Amino acid sequence: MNNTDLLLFEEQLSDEELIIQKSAREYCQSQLMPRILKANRNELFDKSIYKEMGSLGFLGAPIKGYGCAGVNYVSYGLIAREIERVDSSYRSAFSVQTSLAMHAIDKFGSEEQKEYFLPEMAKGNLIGCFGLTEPDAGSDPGSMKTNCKETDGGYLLNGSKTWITNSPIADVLIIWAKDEQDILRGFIVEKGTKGLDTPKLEGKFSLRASVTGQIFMNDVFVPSDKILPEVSSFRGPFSCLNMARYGISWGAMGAAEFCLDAALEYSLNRDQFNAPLASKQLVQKRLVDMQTDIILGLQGSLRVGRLIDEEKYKPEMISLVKRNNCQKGLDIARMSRDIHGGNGISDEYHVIRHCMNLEAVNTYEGTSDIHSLILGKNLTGIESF
Ligand code: TGC
Ligand code: FAD
Repeated sequence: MNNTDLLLFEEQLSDEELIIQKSAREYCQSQLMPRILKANRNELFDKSIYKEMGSLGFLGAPIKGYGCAGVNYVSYGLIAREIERVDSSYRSAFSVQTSLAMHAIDKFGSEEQKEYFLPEMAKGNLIGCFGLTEPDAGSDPGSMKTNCKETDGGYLLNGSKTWITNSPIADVLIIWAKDEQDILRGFIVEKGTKGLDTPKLEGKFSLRASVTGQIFMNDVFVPSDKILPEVSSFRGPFSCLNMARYGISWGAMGAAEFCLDAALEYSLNRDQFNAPLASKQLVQKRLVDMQTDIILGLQGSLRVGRLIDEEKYKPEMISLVKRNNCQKGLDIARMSRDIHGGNGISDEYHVIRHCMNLEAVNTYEGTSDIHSLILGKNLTGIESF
């Protein structure tokens, strides 16, 4: 037993899961970690990361067939945890491609759509995005204004989306829009379509190594074979969100683990008042609080992953771990930054970057408070959105 794995987490993983965890950790530490400081400073996303993740089988990892690895949801979570140990931006890239864009096509697309898009997305040759949020419809996507009207051979889309991960670099845009009967529809829109504009949002202080943008649609024509045939309600996008939120619960713990390791090492090596910071009771309490929340958070995500794999999950389980782990991750990153003193605000120590990232992670895919309300409805039977 080591001092951090007090509940023997790894004993609960299968041999295959341990191999996937090891290969994800090796890739992330050897290929992603050396890039992140500059990428974050200069707001750069290197698109070749998608091809690298594709070659390792990460993209669309839980999807069966279509060139995807077909691993279980625990393995998918372990990959998310390793990626976010480096940076939430890279985990965002992984989540959006896998759980939002590819999952939407896999669950709600036609056989032709799956065969055409999924293999190329799995290789990282096509980049996806997921357009649900609008300027006036964030926590309440049901109030969206983007609409679609049937026309000869397809549909015309009009409206705008904002805060969309990858929109400026996406080849395949999953767009959610309401039809003339107010029924929600999903569309696969391809880059370069006339009337489509995807500008980048500038000035982000969080997830700086991820490209975030808007989507403007002015009579964008989508042929009939690019509508997702199996979606006719918000159950469609919300089902995709379930899987992405679950992955985030693991990722937030990966970022938190980095912050704990950094605080532990720093406090053992930094002397003040003639003794290491780690010898002080206040510092030890904080380190132990961090460790406790990580160990329990990982157990929660592992349990939810097993329930997804056994097809026994409910969305509320996912709200529980998304909300808890993001909040705890953010608290842990802030504590780690504080233990680092002045160095804590230098990006060379990486913890301030995690603090800034986890602010957005706590907000997207349903804010912390929206997940409180989902859980509150489950507990009381009273809806309070
Ligand atoms: P409501 O009336 O409750 O439900 C409408 C329909 O949806 C079904 N449903 C779900 N189905 C599957 N999973 C879930 N989690 C579901 N939640 C609801 C429901 O059964 C119903 O189906 P049907 O067939 O009967 O019509 O919906 P509501 O409008 O009252 O919404 C409730 C609420 C607040 C929970 C929902 O609006 C919500 O989740 N809001 C948060 C919005 C959000 O999370 N946006 C995320 C945007 S994507 C993003 O942030 C990506 S970041 C990516 C990254 O970079 O990693
Ligand atoms: P609002 O909904 O306006 O909420 C503002 C505040 O009010 C929050 O604190 C919220 O909790 C609170 N609030 C709202 N409703 C209630 C209520 N009923 N009761 C109490 N409090 C309430 N969206 C996509 O579709 N695709 C993407 O790829 C994507 N990527 C993103 C990337 C980044 C970096 C960010 C920051 C966001 C991204 N989003 C994406 C959007 C994200 O999902 C929304 O920001 C989020 O759902 C919150 O919506 P909002 O920002 O409009 O906040």
